Amino acid sequence: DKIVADKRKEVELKKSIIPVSQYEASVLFERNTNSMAQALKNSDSGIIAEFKRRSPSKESINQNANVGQVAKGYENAGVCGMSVLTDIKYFGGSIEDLVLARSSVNLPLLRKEFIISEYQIIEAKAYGADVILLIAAILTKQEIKTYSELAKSLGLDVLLEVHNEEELHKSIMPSLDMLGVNNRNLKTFEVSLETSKTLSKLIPDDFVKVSESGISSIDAIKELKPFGYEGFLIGENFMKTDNPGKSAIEFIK
Ligand code: IGP
Repeated sequence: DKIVADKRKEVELKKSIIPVSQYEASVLFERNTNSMAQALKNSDSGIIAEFKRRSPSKESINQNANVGQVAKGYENAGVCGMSVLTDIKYFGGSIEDLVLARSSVNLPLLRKEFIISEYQIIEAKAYGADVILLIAAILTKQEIKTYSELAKSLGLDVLLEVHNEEELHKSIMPSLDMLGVNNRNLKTFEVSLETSKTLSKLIPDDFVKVSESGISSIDAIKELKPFGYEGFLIGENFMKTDNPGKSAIEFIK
């Protein structure tokens, strides 16, 4: 709740400084996007590797990591896509990290952000994202619909994140591409892969299923695949090392 309240203030301030028309006129805005959902369907590894400097549950993971280097490392490792945290206050990220990743790799890029406004979706496109994250816990059904339809109209994929059955029921709609189950409870920070297993049977087959958070071994992936998961979002496990790209290579081989 605190993150969302701060985010509303941040977006209001930004809106008063940079009008949407400026994003719409930017170089990256008119570009063909790269579908992460498709990349996951065509891949064996299914790994979406995240760039995360720190988080509310972990003070420092890799504060000064170089996003361009990490992006190239992930690409060399053969991941399917990359997630870039753009929240400053709680995750130490920035929208600049996203554009630097964009200039370094051709991988599908996810803007990992607490999206509470259409403004952030247009901004995501202008800064090089191919995918946006929508978090069911912080959005109404109507917002999920409006935001996902806007994203689709801009050629962006939509990853919708849920943590329980109620969030899932409210969210199922055709304008989503991927359904992510967060194994971490965003209120208590507790992590359990059981969340992915339990919710998997309630997700219709037309969505690419992604399991998010707390994945730290290839065994976890082997455990989740039989439940229909094709995507695996991994952050800390790679980022906590000096060379996240190298960690991803070792993980995948
Ligand atoms: C990555 P982990 O445990 O591998 O570092 O988790 C990712 O799933 C996590 O960062 C995340 C997240 C989010 C962060 C999932 N959903 C929503 C911020 C907001």
